[in-house]
Amino acid sequence: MTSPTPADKFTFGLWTIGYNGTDPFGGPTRPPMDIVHVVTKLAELGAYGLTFHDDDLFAFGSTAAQRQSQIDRLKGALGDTGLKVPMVTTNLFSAPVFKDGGFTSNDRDVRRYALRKVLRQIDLGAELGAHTLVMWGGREGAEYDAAKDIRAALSRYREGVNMLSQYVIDKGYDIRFAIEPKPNEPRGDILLPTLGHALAFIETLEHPEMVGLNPEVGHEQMAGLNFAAGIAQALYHGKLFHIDLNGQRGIKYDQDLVFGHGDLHNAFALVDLLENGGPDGTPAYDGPRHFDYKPSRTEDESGVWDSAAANMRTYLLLKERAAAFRADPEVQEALKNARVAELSQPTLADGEGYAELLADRSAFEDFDPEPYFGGRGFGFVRLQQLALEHLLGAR
Ligand code: ASC
Ligand code: MN
Ligand code: MN
Ligand code: MN
Repeated sequence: MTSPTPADKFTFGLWTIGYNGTDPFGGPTRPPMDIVHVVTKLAELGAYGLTFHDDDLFAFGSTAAQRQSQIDRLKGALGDTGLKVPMVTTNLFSAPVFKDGGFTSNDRDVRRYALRKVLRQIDLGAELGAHTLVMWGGREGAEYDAAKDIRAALSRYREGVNMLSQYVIDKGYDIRFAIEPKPNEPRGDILLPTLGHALAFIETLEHPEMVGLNPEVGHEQMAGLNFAAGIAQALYHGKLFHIDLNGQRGIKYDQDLVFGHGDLHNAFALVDLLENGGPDGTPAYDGPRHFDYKPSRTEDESGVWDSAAANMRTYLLLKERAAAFRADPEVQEALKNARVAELSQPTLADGEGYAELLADRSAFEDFDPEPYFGGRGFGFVRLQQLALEHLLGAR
């Protein structure tokens, strides 16, 4: 069960295993990797698919012939291995032209160029059978308050997404958009910094049904937020269109560690939610389990593939542990004692409104809050310890 197969729907960004180790303090520690080699290795490891930014496959500024040659080589490798491309995304952050952003650069020519670059990547995504276009606006932001009119920037963001949605509709593509929030880095402050900001923004769009979220574990944790809880809210809104799995240890730079190598408890809660949080314990999410991590620059190529395999193995181990947690009679008893299911019962009776509630003396006049002092507790700590013991394989 802990050996991945394509049925597990594990996918990797080309920029993840292709990361050459460059960081703000040092250059590459690994040579570039060829696309055919990447696809072949991922298929061998049991992955389902590959995702990429345009610039990951063909360097920024490639000629049309260079671009086509890389696309053809990718297609050949996909055909040979059966690997899929369920998602594509556009690099609007690396090239100097995007130093003040893409959709929201103060420079209008840059904004028009950015939109053209995305349209081109949408066409390629559709050609390769992708159903999701991720928008990570890493450079959409500012360092200085007077330098960016945030309300105008959000209007330009909306204008761009509206136009792109119309393009997908008119072309008849089966593609949806997924916005990926991040609070900061590379900009001092990034627009749509958290899931909540993005959810509110989506409701201002012309086609909100076409736009959802691509939450990344580390990005929410950089804002000090509980990722599993954020995913639950994304599911509540029907907006979990895609997901970026990785690891992060606290509020600091974006670490992009292997999934589970950060907050393991929250990773357990996340896998439990994704795999068992649907109706009657079915999966709550059936899209790709996409890893957006960076193999540390200390690693050689074998370390890169070890880390790729580690992401998948950790996910499957957590899935196994979460199933054991749910099946344990003691856990079921603790859940009952904690009255977790009681929260699904509506607070008001069928057809009841404020008038009936006001007339119900047992709800207030005759209700006695006193026994709650020193009275029966919820046993949440015991439940958490049971989770921890399952996580450790101690039960
Ligand atoms: C993405 C995405 C990110 C960034 C980052 C690039 O498309 O999801 O988090 O780009 O991985 O380094
Ligand atoms: Mn990240
Ligand atoms: Mn990401
Ligand atoms: Mn990333």
